[in-house]
Amino acid sequence: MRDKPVNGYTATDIQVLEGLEGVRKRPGMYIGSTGPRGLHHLVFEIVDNSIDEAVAGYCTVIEVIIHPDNSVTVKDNGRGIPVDIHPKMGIPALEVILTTLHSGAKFGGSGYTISGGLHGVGLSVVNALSRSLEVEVARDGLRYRQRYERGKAVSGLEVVGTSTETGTRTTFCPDPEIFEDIDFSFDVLAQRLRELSFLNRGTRILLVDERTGQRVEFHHTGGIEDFVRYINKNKEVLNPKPIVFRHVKDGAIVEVAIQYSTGFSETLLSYANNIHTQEGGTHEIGFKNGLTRVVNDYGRRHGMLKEADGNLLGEDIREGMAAIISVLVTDPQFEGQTKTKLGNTFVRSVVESAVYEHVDAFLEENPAVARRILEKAISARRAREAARKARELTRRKNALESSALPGKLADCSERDPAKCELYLVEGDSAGGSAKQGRDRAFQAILPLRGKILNVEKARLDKVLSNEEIRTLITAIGTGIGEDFDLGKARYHRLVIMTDADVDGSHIRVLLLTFFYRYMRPLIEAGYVYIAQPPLYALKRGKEVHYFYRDSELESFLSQQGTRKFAVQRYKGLGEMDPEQLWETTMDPDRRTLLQVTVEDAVAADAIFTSLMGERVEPRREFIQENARRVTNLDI
Ligand code: 0RA
Repeated sequence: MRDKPVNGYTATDIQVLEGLEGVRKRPGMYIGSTGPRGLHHLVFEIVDNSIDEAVAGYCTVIEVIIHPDNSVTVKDNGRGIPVDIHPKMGIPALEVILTTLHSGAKFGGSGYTISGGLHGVGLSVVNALSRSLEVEVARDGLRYRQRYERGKAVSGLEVVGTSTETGTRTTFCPDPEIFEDIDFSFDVLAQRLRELSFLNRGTRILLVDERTGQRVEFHHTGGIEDFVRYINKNKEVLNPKPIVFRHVKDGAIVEVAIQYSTGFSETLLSYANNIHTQEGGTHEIGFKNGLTRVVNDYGRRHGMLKEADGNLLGEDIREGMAAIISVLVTDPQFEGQTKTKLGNTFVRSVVESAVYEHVDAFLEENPAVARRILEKAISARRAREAARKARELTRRKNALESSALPGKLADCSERDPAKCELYLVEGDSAGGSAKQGRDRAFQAILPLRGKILNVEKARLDKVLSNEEIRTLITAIGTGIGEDFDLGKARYHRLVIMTDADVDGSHIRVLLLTFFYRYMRPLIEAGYVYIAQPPLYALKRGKEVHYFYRDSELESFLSQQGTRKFAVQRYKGLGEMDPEQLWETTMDPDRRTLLQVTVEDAVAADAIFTSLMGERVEPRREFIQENARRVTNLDI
């Protein structure tokens, strides 16, 4: 459209409005959804423009303010959106940018524009989806302002004062006709802004929530080096100084930071033009190839891998590794289901050879760290092979003893798995109450002893040799890991029922981590639940009230005045008799179950990892935070 000669303002205006009407008719096409994701995307869209200014070297501070009415201001000290008359459109450039689809990219192509895929759809999309939007620009000594409603200008571009600075301030209110809910989440905004501050070293990003008075500032002069340190902050690290490099080749800029911890999980975060490439892509593949090759070559050259040994696998080498890969390319190709997979093929070899070269130099210069990394990878390989042998052993054993169910399991009589529930109950005494209180037609009970958590300092694969866990695997029936088969699940509901104390949450975290690592499809299928036993009972004569949260008890008591109730605080499931357990926690008509999502399991996995570390501090923090996490699962 911009390339065609346009006769005057009116013709342009009509085309423009048709374009933005399209955005309002099909918002999903432009911002993915009209739910919370799409809503927050509006803010990120504007922030991306400010980040472009930072990348180009003109902007140092970005401020995001959530106002009490859920309008949002994004302010930066960049060059300011140009206000001169656009030669082809005959209207101010600012108005073109705010009312023309796909005009988000900067004119003249100032190098790396950050956006691609669903991202970078431009300020005009935000404008179209806002009930009101006001832009203020400081440029060339003047301050300019223009207002819009639902994408249409309701004022001209006015000069409203003078200014010695430059920058852009945009305030918009999402249109309630478009969005299901216009409530912004501080945490969602904070998470992405923190990430952007790591990826764009030195940029100061402030987030202010006027609804609550909360405010944070993100400012990381160390860039992605600070990012890996942040990821490992609760862990004991193998290389206190991360391996960091920046490499420019064939028009691509590659930045990498790597830091190893004594933990066992792998955290690999990759970005292309500041977009989190959740589905990976060529930069991730290049990184993995380069790292696997260089560590194996180093190990051979220094005699740590013997000639008879096979090569270490990538997964062995990445155990306990946190790494950030950030690439900037001029023409990013985003592929995949969610357009978060980088497709540019040349990036693979650029990253692979850069990783090889820089990590090689690091290992040669730091032989002590190199030795620790190699030893860790070698022991990861040993563990992997041991786990495989253990799996094969159980597979053979299962074939022999076929379908012998564990003695501790009190099974139900129903045979249709879709109707069956398995309660995983902490402790033999609560297990006993549950057995008596249950509906044996469809509810099975498996008591678990608390001791299963005494593996904190071991790898999760040690958990597999634990008898309680093996019993659990047999009871569920699906097998684990590569042998997992959802179709063999003997129950479509697995309900974790533990005490509301620290031991209870330990067991819950362990079970969720175990399901997440070895039986993930079970979580994805929505089969895993957490029971909600009451925290208090209030009794007076025959009258009993149960309370599941402190706040419920408080509000009940405040309404009851001085009438006397006996308060019982349940410290454990064992304090309830079978009848009570049924009424409050197991009866499908009266209980509440929390369904576990993959996100919950990821959180549990992260907690488990920090629990296993050698350092005491994070464990203490974990235990203190734990009460809160339990309620956080309730989303
Ligand atoms: C187009 C061209 C230039 C800057 C911008 C847009 C710009 C947009 C936004 C949105 C929020 N903050 C922004 N800051 C800048 C280049 C301006 C020039 O060449 O002077």
